[in-house]
Amino acid sequence: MKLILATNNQGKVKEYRDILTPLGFEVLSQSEAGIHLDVEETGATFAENAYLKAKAIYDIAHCCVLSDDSGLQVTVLGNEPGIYSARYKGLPTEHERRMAILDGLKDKADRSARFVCCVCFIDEGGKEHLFTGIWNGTIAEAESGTNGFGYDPIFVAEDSGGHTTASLPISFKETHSHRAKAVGQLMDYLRSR
Ligand code: ITT
Repeated sequence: MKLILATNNQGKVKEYRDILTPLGFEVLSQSEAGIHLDVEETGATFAENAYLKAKAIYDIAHCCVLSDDSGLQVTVLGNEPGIYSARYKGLPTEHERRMAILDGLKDKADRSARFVCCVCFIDEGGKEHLFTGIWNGTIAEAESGTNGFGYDPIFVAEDSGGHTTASLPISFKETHSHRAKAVGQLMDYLRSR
């Protein structure tokens, strides 16, 4: 089945390709599909933004589309950065955004956090299906590791043995992450239809 990934984030493109290609999908990135669009994320929730991104691409391509709105929620920061994870505090680089989280947690005892991933799949007929995956963990004291993207160098998943996600093999994230969990639900749905 041909599937367009409605994202401009190359980290997501790589992860979805690795997860979905072995399952038999012909995965095209937005640019491979010849679509150059940066959809404004005006929704108030991950689900709303995921739908906005998928619908915009479906309206152009009229084939199966998958989008992902995701982010990091840090408990003592009032669950920020949340839906603003890609542009937290208006900081331009991933490193600066990670440092802002570490600064915000100085002297805080509670370092609990979670990654949330909301996947929106629009099928051949234009109907949307939403799936949410959550990955609980804590925020490390400092950055470590180079795998993955975004907040991976500071996120220590509860099932990671104390390592940041960026320090572990990519295969670990592919099977355990918020994204893997949301895609697992999508697969269950696709098998059942
Ligand atoms: P698209 O909207 O084009 O998909 P984006 O990067 O703007 O790309 P989001 O609005 O969903 O995507 O923001 C997601 C941000 O959350 C992402 O840029 C990272 O900073 C963070 N994030 C999400 N999933 C992550 C993961 O698996 N590992 C590390 N950081 C992640």
